[in-house]
Amino acid sequence: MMTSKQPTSESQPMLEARRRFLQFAGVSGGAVAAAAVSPVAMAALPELVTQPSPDSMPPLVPSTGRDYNPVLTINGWTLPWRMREGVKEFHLVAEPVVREMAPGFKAHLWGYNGQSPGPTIEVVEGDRVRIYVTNRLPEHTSVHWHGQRLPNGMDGVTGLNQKAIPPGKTFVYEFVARRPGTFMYHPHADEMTQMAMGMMGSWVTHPREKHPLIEPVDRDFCFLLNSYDIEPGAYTPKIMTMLNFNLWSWNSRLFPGIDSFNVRKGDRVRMRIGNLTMTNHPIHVHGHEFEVSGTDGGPTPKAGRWPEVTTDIAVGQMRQIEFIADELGDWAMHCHKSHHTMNAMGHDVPTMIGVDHQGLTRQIQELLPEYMVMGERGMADMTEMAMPIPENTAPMMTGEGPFGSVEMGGMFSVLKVRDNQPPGDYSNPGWYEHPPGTVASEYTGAMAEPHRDAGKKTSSAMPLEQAADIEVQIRKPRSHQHGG
Ligand SMILES: [Cu+2]
Repeated sequence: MMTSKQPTSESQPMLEARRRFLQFAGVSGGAVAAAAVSPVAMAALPELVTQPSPDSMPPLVPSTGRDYNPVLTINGWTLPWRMREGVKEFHLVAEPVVREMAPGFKAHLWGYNGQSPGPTIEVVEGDRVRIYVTNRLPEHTSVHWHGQRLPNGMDGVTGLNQKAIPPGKTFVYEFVARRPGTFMYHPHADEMTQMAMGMMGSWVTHPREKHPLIEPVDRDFCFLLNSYDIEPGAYTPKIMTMLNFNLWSWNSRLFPGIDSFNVRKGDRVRMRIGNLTMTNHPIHVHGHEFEVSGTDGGPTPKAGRWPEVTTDIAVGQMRQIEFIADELGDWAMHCHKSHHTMNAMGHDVPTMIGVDHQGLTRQIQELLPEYMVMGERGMADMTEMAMPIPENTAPMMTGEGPFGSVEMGGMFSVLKVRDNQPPGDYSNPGWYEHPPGTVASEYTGAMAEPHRDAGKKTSSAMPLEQAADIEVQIRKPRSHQHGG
């Protein structure tokens, strides 16, 4: 631990942290833009580090302070710090950013240090933490440290606990990370706008020593649930939207742009998932049972844990799930609200299943050559059609798997369990190779005639000759709300 009073001794851990940071940034191919600052400036403010790449950066192994097993932020990164007279110093910069939400789709958001969400902040229980927050937004802001125990004046609610940070100014927050756990940070100033624009980040406080309710894990992932309303072809979210969002993302990424969760068979896996959207998300993991091992309130007592395969994460909540990854394969992991696993354009479309449009389409195509009917046989066709979509639009449902289109978007990713994944290696092992005879396949044997009650009026069932005449046409209302 660095407790020296000598200012000159600061440079060594600082350089070490930077060297490691540049090192891990290099491994994943991302470039890091670190502002060149003089030693004088360094003594005043921690180095400003930004991350232009949307890739998951490998965990940032601590080079100073107490040791811990760092987390991997999905499609994100951990903010390097400097140790100064025993205090961990971070520098957050609130600023407009361009976020690649999926390949081929960029959004103009607000975030921190070049990304939305901002970088994950990782500290150890008992650490004194000092965070410089520079405001490069066109309006004032503040930072609220969701879930932390801290002095009231550090809680970040503009007007109530502090003055707003004006554009161009830097404020300093300082407190001791008293409780181990998973937290979040976000503005508490013009919140509706600033959160709709993507301003948020994760915070992890590791336990100082062995904790009876916090088990060491082999893989530790963290990400935030967020949502945006960006019209197809547009770049900037609509900030007035209350519920009717059209993009549902994990760390401001949409499937197939969300990295997979790559683990070794037998690993104890933890996922820290915070919800900063305006609706709840039932997060479902295939092939395994997990337990909720903690919330923003802290570790869950053992007696209060039970096996689940889906856990609902309400608005403003964090859920920490844990399981042993003991089943080999590529397992889907997603929000169970089906509209949250598709991107823009899947919404506000009338149901057309079972309706023949041939005549109508021809007539319309004389006027609009590119017109086509969506969803006459269900929506799966949409993944294969080369339908003209506006530029800079995330496809509605996509993602190529080894067997074809995965037909998903939004809040969807894959848990990849492998027996040859090296310990601590988070890299993508590719698609699972199934042992022979373990994949569902077409049945080609003899077909039996389905048994039908041939119209006999021996039961209460509706006679078939009468049922045959009934036809219904159902259209979903155009302006339905699917946020809830
Ligand atoms: Cu959801």
